[in-house]
Amino acid sequence: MEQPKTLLTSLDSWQILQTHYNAIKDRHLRDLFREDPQRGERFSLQTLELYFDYSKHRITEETLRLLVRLAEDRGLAQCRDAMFAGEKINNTERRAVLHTALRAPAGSSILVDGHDVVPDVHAVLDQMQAFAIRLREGKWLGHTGKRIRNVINIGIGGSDLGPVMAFEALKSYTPRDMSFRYVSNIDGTDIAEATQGLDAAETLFIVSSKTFTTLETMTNAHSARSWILEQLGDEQAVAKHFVAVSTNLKEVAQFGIDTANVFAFWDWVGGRYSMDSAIGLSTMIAIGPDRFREMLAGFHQMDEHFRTAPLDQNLPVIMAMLNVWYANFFGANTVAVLPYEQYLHRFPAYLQQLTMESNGKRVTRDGAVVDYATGPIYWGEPGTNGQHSFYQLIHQGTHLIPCDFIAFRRPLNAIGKHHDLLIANILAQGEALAFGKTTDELRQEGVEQSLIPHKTFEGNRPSTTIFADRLTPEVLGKLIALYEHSVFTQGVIWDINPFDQWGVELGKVLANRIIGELDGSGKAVEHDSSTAALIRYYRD
Ligand code: G6Q
Repeated sequence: MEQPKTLLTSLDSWQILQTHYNAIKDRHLRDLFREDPQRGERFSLQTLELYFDYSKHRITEETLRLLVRLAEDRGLAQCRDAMFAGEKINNTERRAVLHTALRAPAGSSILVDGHDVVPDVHAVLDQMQAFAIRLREGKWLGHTGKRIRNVINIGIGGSDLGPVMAFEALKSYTPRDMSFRYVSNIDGTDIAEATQGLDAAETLFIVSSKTFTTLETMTNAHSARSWILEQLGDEQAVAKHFVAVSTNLKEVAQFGIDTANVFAFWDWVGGRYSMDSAIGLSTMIAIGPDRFREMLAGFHQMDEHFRTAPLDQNLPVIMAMLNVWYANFFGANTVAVLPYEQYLHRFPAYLQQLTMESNGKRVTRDGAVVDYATGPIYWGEPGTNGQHSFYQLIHQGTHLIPCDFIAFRRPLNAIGKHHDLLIANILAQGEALAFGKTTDELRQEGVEQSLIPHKTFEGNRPSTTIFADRLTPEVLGKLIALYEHSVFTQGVIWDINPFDQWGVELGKVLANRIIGELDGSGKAVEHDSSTAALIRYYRD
């Protein structure tokens, strides 16, 4: 039985951090850099072929030391080891949390209730590989004997966002004579547009659902089934045009999918931590099994780094503790993720689920209401697009918004001067946010007095820059695992369970109360006057 933790805010290490915050909160990055010419190197790490620069944060060596001490006091190392060992750390669902097993090398061993799960993981990977190869080589034929050219993943939330993000991120590694589409929304427009212009005889649906009961996914899957039957006119076609990724074999069989074509995963994989499980089947088809395994190797390298690197040189730990520093001491409510890589355009959306569904909690693991801020809001868009819209607020607004800049030395599409210009922009933004532009500088430039307040940039706005050589499947795996473990670390500090999602579960049942009233099939339920009037308006 777990012991309740000491309340975070009454820990010595927390209170010392509070005192330290009061002492350094007004220090400007301009001064911190001026005082230490080596600061850029001192506060950066080069490991796992990533360059992680956190020097433009409002910290000193003392801050880092105190943040690490807080992590130690919260038992981070023990909690981390418990996760890797397969202990049931998801206490509200009484489950192990083992996304790290999804990328454990063959031959290693991780026990859940005495059962080694690593061989199971590799058996499914091999099954996925055999299927992906047949499909990519045109050996899996549709009902009429045509080669499959279109793959449509139907899923939502954790069964959609990872696959979409990974497909977009790794598009340059995909065969361009195949199309990959993703349907998630219950809005009929999503499936209507996804099937638009496609030949059903060349289309395969992957129904991705851990439970195989999710309203959106099952509604879309049934509409897809009708579309196939309308075009191909034969129930037998379902077996050739549908496969499933699920933990629920019974429901899959009832749908008419051949259970030989079900790719399994397990209850110890949370939805938002599942893009490297069989939920990534569309990713494997798109990039090929070898590259998929390279991606897993990238994840695993970051897992090992998180598991073994000292806390003060541990990328996910540093990233997490900086978030704690800003969320809990500076009162920052959000983090912006700004990839300067067009292929990562869905990465912020993916991270929104990973971070906010995980750490958007207001009670501790024991159910006590917290008296401190927990998970910040994540948001972002690729640069340079964001520069022409919301960066204004990051530079000159009243909110403090720590930014994660992500960039690559080499582009995947080298065209003219584009890449140098892109990188010049990311570097200039980090610099401008940190150092700003002072009144004196503006005066020296001869700026008219009345405009000086408007053109002043106070600076001191923090950012991390993560640089890698090139966006590859392996680097993508490292980046995702970096954020996964950062989320975990924050959960440990805040003593919350990042692995349940009762708010999302609520959403799954709420609509069912109203659906019968809209189509007239159910009896009226009592509603507040606002909802009742809206229902009347819709029905009329
Ligand atoms: C993820 C969440 C949620 C879930 C979807 C889809 O962590 O639990 O986003 O992934 O609701 O659930 P199914 O895979 O069961 O359809």
